[in-house]
Amino acid sequence: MLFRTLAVPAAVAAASIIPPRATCENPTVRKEWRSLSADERDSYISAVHCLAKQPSKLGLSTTQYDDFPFVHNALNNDIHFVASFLPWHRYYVHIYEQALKECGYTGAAAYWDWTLDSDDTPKSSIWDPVTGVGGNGDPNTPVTIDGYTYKCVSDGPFKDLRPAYLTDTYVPHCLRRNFNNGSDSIGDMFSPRYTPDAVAKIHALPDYDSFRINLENGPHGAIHSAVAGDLMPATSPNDPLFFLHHTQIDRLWSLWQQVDPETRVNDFSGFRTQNKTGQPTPAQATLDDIMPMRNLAKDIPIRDIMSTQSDLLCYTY
Ligand SMILES: [Cu+2]
Repeated sequence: MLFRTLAVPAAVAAASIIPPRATCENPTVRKEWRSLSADERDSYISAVHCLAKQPSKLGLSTTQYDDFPFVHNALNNDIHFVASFLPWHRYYVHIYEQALKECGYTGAAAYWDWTLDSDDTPKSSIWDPVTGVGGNGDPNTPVTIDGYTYKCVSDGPFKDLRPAYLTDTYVPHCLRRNFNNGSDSIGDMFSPRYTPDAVAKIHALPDYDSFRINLENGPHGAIHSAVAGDLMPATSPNDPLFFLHHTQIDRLWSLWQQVDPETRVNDFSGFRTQNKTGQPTPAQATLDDIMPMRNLAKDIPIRDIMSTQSDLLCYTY
């Protein structure tokens, strides 16, 4: 009987075996942190704490949470101030999003749109202890590491995290933030570099290389420097805010690609390696360059990450 049921005409059988065209039909929508529901936020936060309890997937003695800053630190000079800055971090955020999902998170990666806060960043609701990510480091709970004094985050959902690494050295410590404007004062937290106008100017740039350089050196760097503490060094993924920040960077790249998707989904150029003084002209990056992931995930070519609406990624903003 079973054979009879399956005895369909050859043409029909063939059609049912061929999978539908490889496309992303229902992309997930990544949202701004403050437009997540309370349940979505709780789910995200629980998953972050879950990662901090899972064993390392890299064979380290630390947790899966620490795998991310560990790898980012190890690759620091290969993935910043080079063409692959945007694709590498797009893949990295995706890997983190997958890890959160394995830890029970039911939503998509979320972003912090700092342009919304640039009129008064230090007072932004993103720092709210309940609806945000907690605030600045607390001057009343200083901690000394290697002779330097740091301020620990003492409120919000991430205050009890104990990131394990500074560079590749095991130094468990509190989550640190040290808001500033490039001096000892908090000031405007470099907000002129990420106002809606400043970002619109970058969005208007016509080619990938200028877009990447201005986005990386402008708003991207400004936020890392302004929040400081753990968000500043090569282990900056120690602060969960890193991923909200880099999802926003990815969003801006995606919005830029959407202006002319057919061209810009293949627009990729610039130096492959950092342009150190005295070197001959460094090699130009190509779409076939492989992104190193140090076993955090499979190494794949840049070409595979250029579109957010592929089978691999399948998301939109
Ligand atoms: Cu980075």
